[in-house]
Amino acid sequence: LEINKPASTANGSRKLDLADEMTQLLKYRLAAPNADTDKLYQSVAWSVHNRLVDAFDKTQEHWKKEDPKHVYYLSAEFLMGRTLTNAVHNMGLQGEYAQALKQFGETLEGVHGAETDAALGNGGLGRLAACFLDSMATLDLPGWGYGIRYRYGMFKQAIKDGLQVELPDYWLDNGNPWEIRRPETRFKVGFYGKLDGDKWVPDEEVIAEAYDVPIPGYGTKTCSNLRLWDALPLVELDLDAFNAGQYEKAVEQKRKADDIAAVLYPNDATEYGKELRLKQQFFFVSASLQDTIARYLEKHSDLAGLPDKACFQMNDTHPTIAVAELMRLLIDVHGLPFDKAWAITTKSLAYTNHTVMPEALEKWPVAVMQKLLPRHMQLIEQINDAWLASVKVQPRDHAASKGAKLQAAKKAEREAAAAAAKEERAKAAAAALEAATTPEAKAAAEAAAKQAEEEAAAVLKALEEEDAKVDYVSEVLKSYSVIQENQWNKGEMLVNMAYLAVVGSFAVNGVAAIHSEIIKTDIFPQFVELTPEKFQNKTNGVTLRRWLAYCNPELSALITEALGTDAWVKDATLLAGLKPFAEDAAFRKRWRDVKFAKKAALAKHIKEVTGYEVSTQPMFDVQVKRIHEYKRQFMNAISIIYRYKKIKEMSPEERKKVVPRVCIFGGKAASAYYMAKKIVALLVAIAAKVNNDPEVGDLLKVVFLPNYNVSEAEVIIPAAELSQHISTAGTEASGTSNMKFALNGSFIIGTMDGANIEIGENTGFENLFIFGVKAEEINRLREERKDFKDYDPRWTEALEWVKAGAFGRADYFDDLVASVNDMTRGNDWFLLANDFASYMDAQDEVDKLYQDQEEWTRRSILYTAGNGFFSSDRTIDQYAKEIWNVQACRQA
Ligand code: 26Y
Repeated sequence: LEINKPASTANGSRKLDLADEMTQLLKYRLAAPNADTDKLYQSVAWSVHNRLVDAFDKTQEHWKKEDPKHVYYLSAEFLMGRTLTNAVHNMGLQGEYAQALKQFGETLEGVHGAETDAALGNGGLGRLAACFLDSMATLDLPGWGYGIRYRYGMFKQAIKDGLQVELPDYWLDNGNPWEIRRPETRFKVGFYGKLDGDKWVPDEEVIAEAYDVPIPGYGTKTCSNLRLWDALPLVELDLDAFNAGQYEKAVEQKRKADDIAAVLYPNDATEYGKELRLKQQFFFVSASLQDTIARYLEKHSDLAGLPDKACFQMNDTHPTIAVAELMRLLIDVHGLPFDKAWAITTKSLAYTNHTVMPEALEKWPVAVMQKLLPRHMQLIEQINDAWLASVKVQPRDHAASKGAKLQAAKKAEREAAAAAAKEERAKAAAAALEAATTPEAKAAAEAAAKQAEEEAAAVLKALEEEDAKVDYVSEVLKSYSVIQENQWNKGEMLVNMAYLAVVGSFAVNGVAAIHSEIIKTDIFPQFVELTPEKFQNKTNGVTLRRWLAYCNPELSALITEALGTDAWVKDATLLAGLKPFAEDAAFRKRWRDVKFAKKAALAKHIKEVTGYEVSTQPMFDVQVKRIHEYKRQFMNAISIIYRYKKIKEMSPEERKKVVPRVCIFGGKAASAYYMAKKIVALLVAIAAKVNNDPEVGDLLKVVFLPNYNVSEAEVIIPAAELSQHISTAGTEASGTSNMKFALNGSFIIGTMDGANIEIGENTGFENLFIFGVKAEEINRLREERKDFKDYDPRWTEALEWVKAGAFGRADYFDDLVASVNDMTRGNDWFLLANDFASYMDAQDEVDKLYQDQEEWTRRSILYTAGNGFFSSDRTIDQYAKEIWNVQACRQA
């Protein structure tokens, strides 16, 4: 069978082939001749697997022959979701498989749900990696993903007694048809041990074994690869130990290896300081680098040419131990001198930053690094020394002149303070003198003034003496050092992984325009001074295949019909052609009908999962994303509480004017994130109260959909009419669901943050509901604010209601409420109270517009038409041209 044959060319024998193949698979592989939906899914999946392997082999063969430069996307997370629908459609085999399944009385949609969702990631960063793989393959770019084959992915979230509970994700239990085990591709990875001079003797070693996950491009023969590593012991069973009755010791190696690839750390943004996490990072980075070097050496002998054939993109700091590991491999294994190795390393590595939250910027204690990876710690020290030496001799004598400037600034600051103080004193002295009525009092006032003068001079002198001791050049150098003192725990030294990444990379990028500016001004300003050209922006994107074409086939069909082509699936700029249709009333009606159908599907899902019955008439208002204080689900919750309270207080006449809403939430809280768990509980409690209040009826419903993941998103996003992206300005690096919602015609209510800004530019800001303070005002506001009395009374009213126990668990919610309402117990770091009034105003605007369904639909169309820019094809094309220097390599 060949891939990419349009369905229309399928002939009878091809149909039979697939059905026959499925029958064989059912009989022999699955041993389940009487197939239920689950087994049918398995048989289709294994059949598609065969097609994928064909395409994979041809592509990899072709790339091997042509030997183009490859990009390797190193990522601790790949949030792939389900594969079947995506693979079948990408390969253009939907017609054939629909026919084949028909013979078993099934449909592709029918078996779709039987697949488990592959959740080897936390959230945005992991899903971005998955979208990027799809685009790389679609653009025929030679490139692989590299990561870890976690045995347990992201935990399953359930709600028990109103609280989040975490259950393990046994995603491999039914086998995985989407991977190919490669027992012949194995590398050793070492840990711990000691240094004998430069020579590292690890005292723990494991085997990394490859699993390949074929990644089919859309509308191309190209099928790329995601290579995931499993960890195996060198010796599974120590028979000697076993025979001696030491059963624990007999399997000790296996247990240690098992731990490495066991679980994905379910935290985004906190709790990275675990040694096992560093072990995981090193494990997959080492295996991936060994693997690529081995492949390079099959064709080339001089490693100096590696940067012409390989670029490693580091997805956040998680794989940045690659800087030291590539150095180690080049020096210790391949015998290169330090300088040559450094030249190769810094031409091969690039780094993407995904967050400015300080708690998510990894810093490993030197002691941990030293213990787990002594040779790497030694290399990091050498790298740092060489780096700081180079900073010292930068053109224009950078450190010295910056030091002198710093010193002069300090001096000016001191003198200005002294002058101001002097003036104060002079005023006070004059006042005292004037007030003095007796000669004694006058003399006393004069003496006091003189003494104050002398004391001030002494203070200034002491400051100057202190200052003379400061070595400003070394202060400047400290700001560049990869190894720094822990500011919260003096004496402890830390390796700043983001700095290591910047020093070791030839390109550093942020993920949306505003974010890329913030990393330049706030996170790496000193590095920008030296190498401004290193710093770039690559605004994120999402694959239109999964996030429009396949999750919303109804809207896709309408778009294709309007544009007269389905070429937009591969060239998203064509979506702009929809703009004129916004003015066409008949088209608008059909657009609304599609939205309605998707709302009905979601309503059905809500009923199945939560038991809540929601009408499809109200506005579907959605906030789905990881639960985090900076994302401000709590602010949304408080606005809903206020809305609810007002509805209850209204007369029947007033209630008629309310614009009904179904408010839908989804998202996981990291298991140890105290406040986030309370936010989940509050959302669940609001739902329970509001949905059972007969006074409110369909005017307001609230739903918390448990276990938000890729598959849930595929049902939720197409049904949304309004979606919320309301992070405190300057905190959300980009956001990517905002793009998915926009492409599916959902309005955005949001702050001037992350990619919201660029979505505004593309859609027209008049079509978004923007509110809240700007990023540049945040610091000032945080400093200025004194208490909560001055804020919107609606904020206090709703919070007081929670405090009074209107939603139960008053004690449990106490800390949450205090975190945004009490200067002594929390300080509302993310400025919810501050933004609340303008948020409520924006919500009023939403309600107003929703009442004009023609205008609402017109603008909804403009969202889809305007946001083709956010296709990950565009993003990847920019990476390929502006960072990777990788060209398409397509089979004829
Ligand atoms: C260090 C460890 C605890 C850690 C683990 C996961 C730190 C961070 C993360 C995940 C970060 C993440 O998902 N960041 C998101 O990346 C998206 C893709 O660029 C952005 O759209 C989103 O704004 C950002 O929060």
